[in-house]
Amino acid sequence: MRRLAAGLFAVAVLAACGGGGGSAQPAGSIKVTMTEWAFSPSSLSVPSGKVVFYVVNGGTISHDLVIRDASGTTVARSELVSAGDSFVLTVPSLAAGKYTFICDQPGHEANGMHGDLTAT
Ligand SMILES: [Cu+2]
Repeated sequence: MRRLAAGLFAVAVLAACGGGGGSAQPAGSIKVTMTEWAFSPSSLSVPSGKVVFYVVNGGTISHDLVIRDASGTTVARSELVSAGDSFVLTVPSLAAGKYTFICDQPGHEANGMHGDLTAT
C-alpha cells in the first residue's frame, strides 16, 4: 500500500505515538533502508537511551527490522513494512552494548538482511 504521499501528515501523528506506517523522517532519527537483500547502513552506532529509527523499505517486497541483544533476545521490532513504505521505530531506552538487527521474514537474514548495532 502506498500511503506515503496521501497520508503524510495524518500518519506522522500516529507514527509519533509508535503506530502506523509511511511518514516523513522524524528529526533526530536514524534512517535505515531495507532492500533485497541488505540493510543500509549495515553497521550502526547510536547513543544509548531513546533511539528512533526511520525504517524505509526501498525494495520490492515486505521487510521488517528486528533488534536483538547479545543473547538473542528481541529488544525492538518494526511492523512488517510494505515495499515503498516506511515505519518509525522508537526504542524508549536502549542500554549501551552490542546488538544485531535482522529482517526476520523467512530466508531474508540468510540472504544478507542483517547488521550490527552498537549503543554507547
Ligand atoms: Cu526482508
